[in-house]
Amino acid sequence: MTSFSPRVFSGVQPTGNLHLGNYLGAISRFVPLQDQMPTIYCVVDLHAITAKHDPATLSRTTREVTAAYLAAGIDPKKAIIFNQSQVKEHAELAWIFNCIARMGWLSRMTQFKEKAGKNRENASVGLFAYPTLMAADILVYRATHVPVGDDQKQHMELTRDIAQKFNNDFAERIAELGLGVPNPTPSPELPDELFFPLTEPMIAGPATRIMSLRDGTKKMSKSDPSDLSRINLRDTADDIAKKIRKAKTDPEPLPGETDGLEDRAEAANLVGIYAALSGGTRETVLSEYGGQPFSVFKPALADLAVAKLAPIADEMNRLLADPASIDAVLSDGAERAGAIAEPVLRDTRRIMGFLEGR
Ligand code: AQP
Repeated sequence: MTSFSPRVFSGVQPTGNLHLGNYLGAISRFVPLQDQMPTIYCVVDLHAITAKHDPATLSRTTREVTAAYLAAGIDPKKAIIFNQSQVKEHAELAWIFNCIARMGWLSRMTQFKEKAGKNRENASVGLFAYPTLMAADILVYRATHVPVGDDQKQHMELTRDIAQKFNNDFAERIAELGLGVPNPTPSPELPDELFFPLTEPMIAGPATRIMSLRDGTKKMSKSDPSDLSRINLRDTADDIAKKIRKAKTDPEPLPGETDGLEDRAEAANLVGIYAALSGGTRETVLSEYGGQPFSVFKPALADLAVAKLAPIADEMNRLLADPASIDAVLSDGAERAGAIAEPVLRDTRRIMGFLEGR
């Protein structure tokens, strides 16, 4: 190989209600990429068991995320769609990465701190090691690009740190076995040949961090106890309109310029949502609605959200009525994903020095 071939990998956890943040920050951005380079979209069920889970719910939510991918426009003939646990190489590489990553690196992860909360002693080891599994998800395909929301920035940096340490620790062995790829961006911190790429996060656009509708300082999240805080992908038109109507705002009209959104977290959030749903920017939204009160802007946003999301919800509901077809998409995808991951793991095992005889 003369250089790493461009490849996209990303995933969503089947941990409950998919919401507008997951859609705008991730899933909707997956769709156009399938026409630009090879893409792999995973339902990360191994990540979903890092917190307490119910097995029957996990099967249901795994199908729901798959249905969301398909309903949003991901074509299983172009992109590979599968659930993580069907490709055992993810877990195997994650173990190797657990032995590469340092305790200090993982201890700094803000997502672990937030999710473990005060009861850190009682958090699962899997929750602590969540980012090494994420690094394995990406690097088992030697993926070069990962579209994600802003909340995943730190995990993406860790993925690069793991790749960098692996490439350095085993540089001689990689060269000896002839398994290296010329480093596309030579630097003093890295050998000339790499086994794993330094993957680029793709965090861009007006919707990299959609905030709660009830509190503009908290990200919209599946685990927020208030359903009014988020728009779920399968909400009815009435629910969407009600949640936007009740969204927290301030008494001022919208500003004409984006500078005027500073210190107005809730207003900035709604403008960002409008921009992302309409395919515009905050500037274009404010050029249309600057000076208008929320009593005008909110109904326009609700109409737009319903127009964009209702067809997705309808299609998800249609797909979910036939679980066998969804399962068939996942097993076909797992077959294709496994065919890419298997040789990468075989080479990784050789680099590590594991004997093979079976
Ligand atoms: N609020 C958000 N704005 C923009 N992007 C977001 N993402 C999540 N929330 C937002 C992006 O969605 C993708 C899949 O996320 P995930 O389900 O794998 O992980 P998550 O961050 O745990 O999702 P939640 O909804 O926030 O769940 P909880 O409540 O469990 O914390 C990722 O690309 C993520 O960036």
